[in-house]
Amino acid sequence: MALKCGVRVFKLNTIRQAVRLLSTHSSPEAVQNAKVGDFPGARAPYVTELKFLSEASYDPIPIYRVLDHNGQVIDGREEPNIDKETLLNMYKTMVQLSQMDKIMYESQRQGRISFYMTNYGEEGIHVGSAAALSPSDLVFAQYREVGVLLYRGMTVTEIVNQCYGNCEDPGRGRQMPVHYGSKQHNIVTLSSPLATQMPQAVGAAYALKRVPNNDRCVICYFGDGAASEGDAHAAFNFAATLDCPVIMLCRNNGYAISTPTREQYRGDGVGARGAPLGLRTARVDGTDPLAVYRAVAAARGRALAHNQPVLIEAMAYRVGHHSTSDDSTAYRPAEEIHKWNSEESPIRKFRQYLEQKGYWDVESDEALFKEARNRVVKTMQEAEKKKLPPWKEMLEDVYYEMPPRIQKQVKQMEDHLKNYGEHYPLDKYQPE
Ligand SMILES: Cc1ncc(C[n+]2csc(CCOP(=O)(O)OP(=O)(O)O)c2C)c(N)n1
Repeated sequence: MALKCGVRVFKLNTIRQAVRLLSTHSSPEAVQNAKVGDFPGARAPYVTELKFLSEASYDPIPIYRVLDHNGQVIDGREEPNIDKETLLNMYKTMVQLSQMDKIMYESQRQGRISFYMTNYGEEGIHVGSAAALSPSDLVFAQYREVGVLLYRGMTVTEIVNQCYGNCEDPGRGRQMPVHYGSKQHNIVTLSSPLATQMPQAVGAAYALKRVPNNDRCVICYFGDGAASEGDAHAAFNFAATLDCPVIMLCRNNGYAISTPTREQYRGDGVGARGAPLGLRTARVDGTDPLAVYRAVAAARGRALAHNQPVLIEAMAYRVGHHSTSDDSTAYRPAEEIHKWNSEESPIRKFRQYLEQKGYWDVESDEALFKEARNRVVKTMQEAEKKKLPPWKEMLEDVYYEMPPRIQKQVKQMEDHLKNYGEHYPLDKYQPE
């Protein structure tokens, strides 16, 4: 269907679109008779009726899903063609993640590590997206995406070593727990100032685009809270205007610590910012790993075939507290948490899906949970026994050559430890 408007013909796919265009902007007669304004900043029909658009001028972006609340495929044509091994790997990663979260969270409570963040309720976003990517695609994460790291092949041992900051932590204990990264697995080390990873990811995608025969895209994970930072807008805009092969994946879990989304933004969520800026945009049910998989696989195809940036808003719920520094019952009702943890549990839904396919059963499930738990406990005990990196390393690796003022600090610390070393647990550190 085409709508003639002055000299311009608007191509409209559906009657609904036509009706919306007319009702949003002006009466049909006004549009029919309008001439087109051709400004450098916009090309659009002139009208003689002033109308301010509001969030109600647009329909909400629909939430794409494949599975229903009971893990049943709703429309068989939408079920992705994923082999059994991959499906089981996705499920096992989700379970491993949930068990790691449980034990590491408790370990912080026992004073064994300083900080931790759980991923409960968002496991489906992690494995659904990770399974749809190539291992060579570059990952820029926020912090609540550990399932992506596990799926990529980072081991529980590597993750636990980072949280313990021991001598096997690649960051050598200089960062807080949960600041993971892996060159081997193409995961850029996380940094906690919110949204810093967003323009960086777009820049990396732009660099990849310039590589001849590029076959890698970038995926950038961020929360709804990070999307409230100015850097998010800069990232979206550069991604669109520079045609970058990047997937911007928003985990909209309803909260930025204690600030609920209703206080963070007006309008139709984070997804509503995509299309107007020039990003292909879709909204999916983030508690459904298959929906996330399909969206990311399609986005990857677009990114690589056409250097088309894509925004995916994955809707979920942050079931756990924001971090070990938070008590979420202070700002949200316990019933709300319970509802999302039971009715919309991604792990339960995905297990039911696998059971219906005949790929999984109760006995295997019990064994898997036990094995996943034991792996974390054993790894944690080993991590605790490992020495901490030599203390001097905390002052190294920032400058290629250590500047005199830092050399002075090293000397002061050496002298201090010579005199007062018995007051420090120096036996816990590796010798220099
Ligand atoms: C620039 C900046 N401002 C504030 C903070 C403190 N902070 C850490 S996490 C967080 C909430 C982020 O929420 P969201 O992006 O939705 O991710 P979620 O924790 O819900 O997964 C805030 C405000 C920060 N780290 N960086």
